[in-house]
Amino acid sequence: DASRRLLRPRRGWRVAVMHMKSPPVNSLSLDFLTEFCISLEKLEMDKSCRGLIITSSLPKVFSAGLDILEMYGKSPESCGEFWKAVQEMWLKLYSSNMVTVAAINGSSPAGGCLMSLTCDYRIMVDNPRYSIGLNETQLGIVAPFWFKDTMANTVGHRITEMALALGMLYSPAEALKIGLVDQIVPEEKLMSTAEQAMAKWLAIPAHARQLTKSMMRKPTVDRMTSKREADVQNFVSFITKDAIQNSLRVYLEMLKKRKA
Ligand code: CO8
Repeated sequence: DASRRLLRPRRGWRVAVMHMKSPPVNSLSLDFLTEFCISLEKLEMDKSCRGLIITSSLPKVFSAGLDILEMYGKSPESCGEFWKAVQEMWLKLYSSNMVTVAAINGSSPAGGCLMSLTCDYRIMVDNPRYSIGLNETQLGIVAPFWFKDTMANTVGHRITEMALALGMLYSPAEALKIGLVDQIVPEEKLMSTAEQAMAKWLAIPAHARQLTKSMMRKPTVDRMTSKREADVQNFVSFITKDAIQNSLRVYLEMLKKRKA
């Protein structure tokens, strides 16, 4: 469940804090994404709520990204439904009118990195055991164009090109260096830093901030929405290929072995 609580900063505005809690690793399953989107919609409609901090209530992991089991051994119909939910999460977050801050308190590969990248500001706990990045190629899969666009909009074309090709996962210090995160802090300072960042963003007149965000992000959002159906078809035909299913199986086995 994507549980949340509300803070009340100055001026009577409210800031929601979403503590993702879907053990063991906050993987983004269809159920999780559906609940996440419903929570976001409610917050978006609540005019007194101006900001959202997203964090994890699990130790060590922010989000393990898309739930691989939603893509492995599933029917084309299920894969399509799942992909629509992934698109919906991205669209809602990337074009949110709220100020969004990712308080990244653990590893954040692939879809977890994407979720962080949709936010206005990213703060990560400075623990070298945590990593963040779009590592899709390591699973033998390809990050879709809108994952790529979101990353390129944040860190630029060349870094994205290399990061995606190699499926790079960065330590917090490396992520800071390339601009994948905006700040790194000790674990105990994470939430206070997130609240300070939020206060800074909320101090800007809301309409000016929102129009600026929209100006910066609209071309990317429009590109995705105009190709949304085709993107679902692409995903389904790609992910259901025998070779890709095989790559996912090998990767899942690797995850299990690593654990043993
Ligand atoms: N989906 C499903 N199950 C997962 C996932 C996942 N993404 N990640 C981990 N798990 C499972 C593990 O298999 C393990 O299961 P079990 O207990 O049954 O053995 C359990 O969760 C716990 O995992 P770990 O023991 O590995 O937990 P750790 O705390 O040691 O490590 C990590 C946590 C770092 C998150 C680690 O689990 C990890 O690296 N996971 C894989 C993350 C990953 O590579 N995700 C990529 C998903 S793909 C994606 O998000 C974008 C896809 C775009 C699709 C484009 C196609 C066209």
